[in-house]
Amino acid sequence: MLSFFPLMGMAVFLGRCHGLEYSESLVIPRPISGAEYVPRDLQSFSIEFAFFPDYAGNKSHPNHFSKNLLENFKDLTGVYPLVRVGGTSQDHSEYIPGQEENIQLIYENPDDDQPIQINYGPTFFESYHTLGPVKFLHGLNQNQNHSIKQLQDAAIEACTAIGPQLHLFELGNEWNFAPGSYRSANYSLLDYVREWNYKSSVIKSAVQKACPGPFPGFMAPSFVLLDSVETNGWTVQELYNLGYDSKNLTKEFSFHNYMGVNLDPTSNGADDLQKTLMNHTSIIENLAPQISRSKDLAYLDHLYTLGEMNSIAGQGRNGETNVFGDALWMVDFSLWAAAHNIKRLHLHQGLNYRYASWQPILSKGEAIATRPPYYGQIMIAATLGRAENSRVVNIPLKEDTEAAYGIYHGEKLSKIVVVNMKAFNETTSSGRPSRQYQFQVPGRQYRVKVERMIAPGSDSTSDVTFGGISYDYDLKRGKPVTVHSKKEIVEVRGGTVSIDIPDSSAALLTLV
Ligand SMILES: *[C@@H]1O[C@H](CO)[C@@H](O)[C@H](O)[C@H]1NC(C)=O
Ligand SMILES: *[C@@H]1O[C@H](CO)[C@@H](O)[C@H](O)[C@H]1NC(C)=O
Ligand SMILES: *[C@@H]1O[C@H](CO)[C@@H](O)[C@H](O)[C@H]1NC(C)=O
Ligand SMILES: *[C@@H]1O[C@H](CO)[C@@H](O)[C@H](O)[C@H]1NC(C)=O
Ligand SMILES: *[C@@H]1O[C@H](CO)[C@@H](O)[C@H](O)[C@H]1NC(C)=O
Ligand SMILES: CC(=O)N[C@H]1CO[C@H](CO)[C@@H](O)[C@@H]1O
Repeated sequence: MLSFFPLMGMAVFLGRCHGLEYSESLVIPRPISGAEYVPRDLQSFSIEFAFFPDYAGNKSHPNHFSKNLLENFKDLTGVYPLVRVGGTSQDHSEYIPGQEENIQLIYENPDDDQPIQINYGPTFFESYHTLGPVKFLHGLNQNQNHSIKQLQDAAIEACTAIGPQLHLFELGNEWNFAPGSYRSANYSLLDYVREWNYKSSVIKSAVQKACPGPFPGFMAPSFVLLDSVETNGWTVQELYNLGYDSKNLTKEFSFHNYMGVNLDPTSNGADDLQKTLMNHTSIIENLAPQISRSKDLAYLDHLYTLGEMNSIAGQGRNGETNVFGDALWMVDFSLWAAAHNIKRLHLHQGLNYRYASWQPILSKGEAIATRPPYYGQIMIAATLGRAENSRVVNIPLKEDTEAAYGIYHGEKLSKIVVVNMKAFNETTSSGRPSRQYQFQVPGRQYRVKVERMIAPGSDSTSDVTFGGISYDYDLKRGKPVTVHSKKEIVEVRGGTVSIDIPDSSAALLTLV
């Protein structure tokens, strides 16, 4: 066996001393019937409306760093991620045709995560032309209720200014919170259905006049229906029973998803990291309602996406969502979603957000940087690669702290992903334990290429690599830079491949 670790010569040795092994080699299941191909843009983005200019820049000051980070996905998969521009701030934003500045942000308290009022003018839309040929889902404000003309103007400006890069519209964000916030406490689901149906048809007529060609349609309903949040008893079954979207303007379902809610942004999330994020069981439990909803709604024949999602709601929590453990969560979460026909994951981003994949500009003392979650997304992009016939199957393991998946191209097993989510702190002075896995590999397969996602620990906020590559801002403004150049290849022996995975790391095995 020709196996070596580019970072940790020790790990092989320690793996044999203290590491755990499965006594039998694991059989990789075949794709289940009904498993659909995984789109290559599974890893997509959602950018908070208020902070889109910070991420994208504008005509005179394009943000090259963000552009590079998005291009890395194109280089791995052959397609760009889709970018939704929206979020809570979308329902607090007013389009002002005469405004010269691209955007004005009005804060209640300067330390707040989000402004309470956003005014944007025509030059806001320059930001849609700085990132390359990316397609956008553009958020319109449903809350604004004093002038239907303002909604029409905003939609017309969006379709003319974004042009062919406009994938879909979205009208309103998380309106299951509307009773008692955007509307009076007695605002009912039926009121919502009537308002959305009316406003969406107004948008459609305005856009069809101004922008000839087929109407792009909507992503909807953008509800966040989680056990952990108050949903006012609104259910999606009732929504459609009441005649929601009677004109069938929706093209893609969007439901929002978070693993939990951060009620105290100043608390340190280290203790919750293992319990909530680096936990395969918690991921399965979290996604179960989305998966069953996607089956219940299949009759409507729209793509099922998580149109806004990330690890912990409330912009994340330091020590939990800004560390490498979040990247390990990302890999397990994404592959479990992909294995269950969820078509896109729009990872939500905002300036200074504690779960952001990158910080696009210097702000509040936080330097421009690629953050650990980005590496989890990149590992998924590398796992899917350029194949258009990928299917993902879960390989059942015993512990909460581990996960493995097989990736098929058509009927052929082509890759294996293993995630060891046992916490290992970067300051731990004793050796890093590892766990050995053996997988049965069908056919006449001889060699397996290994690309590891690793960092000094699950609590690390920097020094992450995937396949020996860093995407740090400081190296080449987010372009890939090889920092560990040793290639790792393992040989298949007797139809079995054997691999050591250090705690708090993941590996992509490609059958070559
Ligand atoms: C473009 O961005 C720069 C830098 O953020 C800013 O100074 C300028 O005002 C922006 N241009 C417009 C038209 O808003
Ligand atoms: C809902 O509440 C508003 C005031 O908050 C009131 O004006 C309205 O009449 C109420 N509507 C119903 C149907 O009770
Ligand atoms: C609604 O539109 C979708 C395409 O977005 C289509 O597949 C579906 O058949 C339509 N449903 C009805 C009832 O027309
Ligand atoms: C993982 O999550 C499950 C389900 O929430 C929980 O029962 C279990 O205790 C968690 N495991 C760890 C190690 O915290
Ligand atoms: C890592 O450090 C955190 C506190 O920073 C602690 O709660 C946790 O138990 C440590 N984990 C390990 C595996 O040492
Ligand atoms: C001008 C405007 O958009 N008015 C709408 C405000 O909201 C109600 C529903 O609560 C609609 O019926 C109005 O058309």
